[in-house]
Amino acid sequence: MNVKRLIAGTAGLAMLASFAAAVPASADKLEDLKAQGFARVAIANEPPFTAVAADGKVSGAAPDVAREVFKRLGVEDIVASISEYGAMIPGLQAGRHDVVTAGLFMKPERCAAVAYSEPVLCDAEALLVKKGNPKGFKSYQDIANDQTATVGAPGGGTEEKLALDAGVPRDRVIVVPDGQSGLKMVQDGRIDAYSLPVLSINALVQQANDPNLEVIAPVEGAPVYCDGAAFKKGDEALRDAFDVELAKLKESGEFAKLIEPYGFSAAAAMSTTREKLCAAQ
Ligand code: 6CS
Repeated sequence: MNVKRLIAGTAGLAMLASFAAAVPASADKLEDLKAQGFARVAIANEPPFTAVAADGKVSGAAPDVAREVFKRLGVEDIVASISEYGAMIPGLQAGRHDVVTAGLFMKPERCAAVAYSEPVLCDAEALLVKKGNPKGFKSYQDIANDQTATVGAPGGGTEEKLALDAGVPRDRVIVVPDGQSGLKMVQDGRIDAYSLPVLSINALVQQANDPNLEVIAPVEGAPVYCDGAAFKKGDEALRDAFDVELAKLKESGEFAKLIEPYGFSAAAAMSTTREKLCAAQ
């Protein structure tokens, strides 16, 4: 899918959206998507989970898996829109997206709000800090224990909640809109740490090529999370159809070929289940 159609075609998108809106919603969401010709996916543009290139092309492990699964279901393409993590589930519930394919990690409270597929992308958490880790952070607890320390994280994201749950006061957990902003805020000393999953932080550091940065990974005490494609409650039939094709991709080795070039482990996703990941910890 080329996001040029998405970016350049605001009008085009309105036309597509109106067409999508024109397609009568039926009990069979998959038939609706086939008629629509595409699935509207929410992404964050956080490589390697999701990425939008300068030319508008959407890639990243989550959209690549979703594109392949939907193609096998007879849905030709995906059309992506960028969303903050905290807005993805409300957007899905409001019908702005057909599915979230963004590395939205499975956690009990999210599992209660959406219909997740089986696991797709797993990762631990990381902290981006100045070289030498001057405040000696190893965990979110360490940040909480340092009365002056601040940590940046995506709004409504997992790292924000982990920091708050570890006792970092609200005014020391800074909502950061995207990876580049988080990187710059650490470089400029405006935050003491920026937290994202390990592969996302590594991608930022690799691109920045700044010797004055250091990655603390994994964050001690933080779980390894896995995402799934997140469907609206009520679209379980579509979710189940997605799972059938996802299982075939896993079985055939094609799943590994899709995600491992991005640094993800197919074995990690195949070693767990939605049931285990959604169970209250
Ligand atoms: O699921 C989440 O909330 C987290 N997932 C990713 C891929 N990045 C940050 C976000 O907080």
